[in-house]
Amino acid sequence: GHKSVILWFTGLSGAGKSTLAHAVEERLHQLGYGTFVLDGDNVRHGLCRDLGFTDRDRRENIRRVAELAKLMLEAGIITLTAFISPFRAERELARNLVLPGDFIEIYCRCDLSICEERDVKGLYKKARQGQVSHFTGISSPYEVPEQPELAVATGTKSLEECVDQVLDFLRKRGIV
Ligand code: GGZ
Repeated sequence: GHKSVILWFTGLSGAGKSTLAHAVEERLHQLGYGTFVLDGDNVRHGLCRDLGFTDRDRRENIRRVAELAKLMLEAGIITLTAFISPFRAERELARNLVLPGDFIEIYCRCDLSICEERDVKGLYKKARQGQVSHFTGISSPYEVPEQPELAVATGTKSLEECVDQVLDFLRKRGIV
C-alpha cells in the first residue's frame, strides 16, 4: 500500500480550489493512486445539506468534512478537500485529527479582485448588491493561512504550473 494523505485546499470562492484539486487528482490517478475529491458539490447537497454560510454553519461544515477526510485517510485513500474553510481554528482542528505529516494544507492564493473579476457563478456581483449574505471576502471573513505546507498562486499561474507545484511537493515529501 502507498502512503495516504489529506490534501486540504483552502482559499476564496473562485480561487480555483476545486479545479486544482481535480487536476491533481487526475495526475495521481494516472500514477495508480486511489483518490477522492470532497468539495461543496458532493458534500453540501448531502452530508451538510442542513448547513448554510453563517460562521457557525461553516465551522460545522468543515468539522464534518475533517472527520470524513480522516475516515477516508484510514481507508487508504488520498483525499483532496476543496472548501473555502475560512477559519484558522477549524483548519487546525482538521489538521489535529490526524498524524503530523498526514495533513497538507495548500493555500490557493488568489487576490479577491481576481476572484471577483472571474465571478464564474455571479455570486460576487450578488454579494455586492446585497442579494447574497455572508459572502466570503465581501461580508464574511477569510483568515489567510499563516504556515501552510504549500502556497500556490492560482490567481497568476497556469493550472498546469499549479499542478506541477503540488506534484513536486508530494514527490519531495516522498508521498508519491
Ligand atoms: C461563500 C458561497 C456562499 C457564501 C454560496 N459565501 O465558488 P463556489 O460557490 O463554487 O464555492 C463557494 C461555495 C463555498 O462553500 P464551502 O463549503 O467551500 O464554504 S465553507 O468552507 O466556508 O464552509 C460558492 C458557494 O459555495 N457559496 N454562498 N455566502 N461561498
